Amino acid sequence: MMRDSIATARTLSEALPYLQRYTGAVVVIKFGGNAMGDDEAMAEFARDIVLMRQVGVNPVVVHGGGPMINDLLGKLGIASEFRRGKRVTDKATVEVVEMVLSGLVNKRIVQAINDQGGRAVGISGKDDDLMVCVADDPELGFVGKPVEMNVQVLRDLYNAGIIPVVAPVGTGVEDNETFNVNGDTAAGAIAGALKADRLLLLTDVSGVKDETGAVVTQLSPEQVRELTARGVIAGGMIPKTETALAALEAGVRAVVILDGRIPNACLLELFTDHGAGSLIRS
Ligand code: X2W
Repeated sequence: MMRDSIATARTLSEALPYLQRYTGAVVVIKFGGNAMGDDEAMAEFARDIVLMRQVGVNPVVVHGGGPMINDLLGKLGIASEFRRGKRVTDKATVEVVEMVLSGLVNKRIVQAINDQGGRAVGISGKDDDLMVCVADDPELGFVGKPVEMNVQVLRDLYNAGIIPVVAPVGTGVEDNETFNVNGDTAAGAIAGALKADRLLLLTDVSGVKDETGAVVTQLSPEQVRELTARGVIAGGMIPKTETALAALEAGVRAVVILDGRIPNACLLELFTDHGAGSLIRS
């Protein structure tokens, strides 16, 4: 017991330089549906976010929820297909997407953060016109490409001590349009518009792997392009690395792709010298 307490005190002490480095930093965290897990894992994620806020970081959570959308579409008997990692979204599907993301998933995260003593407020890209979209590609239907970001609402919230939790649903340039936005795309656009210090993409893989299958802990945009050209970065990793490159171009200082199922993944990345996953920066 005594030994545990000594180890805890040491851990806190060793975290001091990291805590100092991140005071006032804006950290956007993409919490993917595959990283969410059970209630216990959700509570642990929420604790990490509340701890970040407690030590002076401004966390902004952007979530996904693909598996949860699949569940409800399945119950309703609506078939769904993906093209290049994006869900083909017709009128009936976009209604389900908005219900699941802005309703079920968003409020589950908000509640989990509030249960840990944080002050979370859940919004979507529609609130205050945060994320204005056009159609990404006619063959994908109501899949949105963000074209105008109004992130002042996020600054207003975090400057008031509130943790914004954002569902990746966009509003259209035309009246009454609703767009389904890929969660990684939304997180990248928000991080870019905020010129965030860090974008953490929490997923269910351990990071970017090289040809031997080993995780590359740090890489430059050039290395990402080179690994992609050689087909080493492929499949579901492509939308993540593309998001990372676009976010860096927009002024985000660094992007980390990491396994959200690791206990305390966010803390490990920000506040220890081990870091986690793959860090991409120029
Ligand atoms: C996603 C939005 C949710 C998402 C979808 O419909 O599944 C598009 O594909 P994950 O959990 O992060 O995958 N949108 C256009 O991105 O969820």
